[in-house]
Amino acid sequence: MSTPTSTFPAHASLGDQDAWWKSAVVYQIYPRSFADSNGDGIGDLPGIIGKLDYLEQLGVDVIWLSPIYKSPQDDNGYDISDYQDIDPMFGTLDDVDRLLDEAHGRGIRVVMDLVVNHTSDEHPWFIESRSSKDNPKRDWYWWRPAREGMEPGTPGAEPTNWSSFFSGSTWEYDETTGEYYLHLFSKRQPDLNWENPEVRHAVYEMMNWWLDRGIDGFRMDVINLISKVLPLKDGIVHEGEGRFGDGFPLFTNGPRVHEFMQEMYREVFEGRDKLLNVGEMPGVTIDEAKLFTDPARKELDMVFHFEHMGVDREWGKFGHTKLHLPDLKAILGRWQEGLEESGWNSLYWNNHDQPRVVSRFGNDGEYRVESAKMLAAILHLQRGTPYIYQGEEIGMTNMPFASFDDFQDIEARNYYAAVKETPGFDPDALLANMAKSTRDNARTPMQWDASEHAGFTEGTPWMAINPNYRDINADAAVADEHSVFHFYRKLIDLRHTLPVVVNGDFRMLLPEDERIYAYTRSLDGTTMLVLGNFSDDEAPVEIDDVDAWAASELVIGNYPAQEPASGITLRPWETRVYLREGDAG
Ligand code: ISL
Ligand code: CA
Repeated sequence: MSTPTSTFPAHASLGDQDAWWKSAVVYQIYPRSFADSNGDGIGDLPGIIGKLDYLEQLGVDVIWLSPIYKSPQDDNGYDISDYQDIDPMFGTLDDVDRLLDEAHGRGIRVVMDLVVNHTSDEHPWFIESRSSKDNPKRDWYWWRPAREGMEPGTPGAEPTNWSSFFSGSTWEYDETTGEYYLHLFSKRQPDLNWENPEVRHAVYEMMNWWLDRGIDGFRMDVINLISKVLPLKDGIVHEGEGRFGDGFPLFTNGPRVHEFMQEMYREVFEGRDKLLNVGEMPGVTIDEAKLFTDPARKELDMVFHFEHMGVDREWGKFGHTKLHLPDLKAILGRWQEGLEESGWNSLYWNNHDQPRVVSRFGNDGEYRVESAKMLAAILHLQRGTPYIYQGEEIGMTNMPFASFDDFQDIEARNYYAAVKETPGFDPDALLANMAKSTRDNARTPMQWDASEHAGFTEGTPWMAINPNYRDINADAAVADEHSVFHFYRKLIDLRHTLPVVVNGDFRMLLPEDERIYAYTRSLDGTTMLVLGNFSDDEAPVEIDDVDAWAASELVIGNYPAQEPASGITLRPWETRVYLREGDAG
């Protein structure tokens, strides 16, 4: 293993080098769908290495890899059976070392996914734990007897009434010892018991091993679920929601979570510098996020919250509704304001669990290119660290799923299996909802070029490729200077060069406007105005001082520039970013 001493771009004018990630942009790779090097239809590490030039051209500072560890792939690698080895499907540890060398040599850091709320049921720790009640690792997981007075293994005998993220109970009965184990996700993802110090120290040791190998930080999967409220008990049963109760408050942001994060910091991060650690946190509030990300508390650099991902969700797991723009602005504006004094935001529209943003909040038909660019500008110029999910930078869209058989993801499959026999089940309605909301939308293979299988593989892709790849692909985007790709490249460049993008104060304008997203960023007498039209129609921007803004410097936009006129009217899905010296905004 030989990571050369690498020089990362300093973005020196932008200040605080310990917090280098404030001027950085992260690119998330979902390895199985990124690039296949050996024709087995599944993306892999050599495939990623082959695309580093592309990522360097885009200009990103960091790549985050979704899990590549050894795994039975029940949840596509979020079920890990060996934290210190690579799944043969993705490559070898040597490939990781090569990736680190090659990425570092291009000034790109590498962040790994850390999935330690749970392991795979094939992890040796769990195999031992389930083997007998007096096994030394018994207490590494959550084992409980059946509910008092109930026959073990019968419906309703589960130790608590919680429902799993992936449908059904969070408890699986295990005949070997006649007890149940806890799994917040699939039954093949048993939860680790973080109350046990041996568990925590085994995790810290593994993390240190990876950092010593040369990685640059962690994206921590559901890390705010590791501390559970004790004793484990039933959640409140809401009317009309069947036999399951709401366990969420009993396992989210639990009582010891900050203690555990601070311990992890001391045991793993203290004394190392310049890492990026981001915690994925369903249900995290702004007040909690402030605690997690206040540098003085020594926990994390930033968190992923999900509030804005709930903005268009309704009834039931896959239900959704049309975006009401003021709601989105209210949520993101609150997060901007909430973390302005201490702490830091991460900014994202997409990841491997979300439908494609251009299909979700944009117009993926007539205005695909315009709306993809507008969404990018609105996100990237906020205060925080932006994350790009593979394919977002070329405006990849949702997949036209046409039948339940098209879904690969465990969340969708389990849900369908759980509801299809229930009275009144409406398959057409569910299919329509799932097609729009399923995580599979993010997981169709990356579209590299117009050749067969989109240049993703020379074999049969593990998942069908979006048929629009002949028009929407990286080759075409790189070749076209007006593409979504080159717009992202410019936005990344703005973050690297304009201090106001990194450090400017945020102010939301027009919170009630149903079409226009508008905000300013200000720093040391420079003010930047960011505008986006979330509609198919022309829309006037009704802000103070609009004529002065119309006459100021246009930093970036997604339509040919117009002669300055009185007022600003945005064309469909238009974005414009203006810069002014002086105390505007
Ligand atoms: O994906 C979701 C909704 O569609 C979320 O509920 C998601 O399951 C949750 O945000 C946690 O996600 C993370 O942990 C899961 C894994 O399946 C996801 O891919 C991962 O991002 C369990 O490890
Ligand atoms: Ca492969």
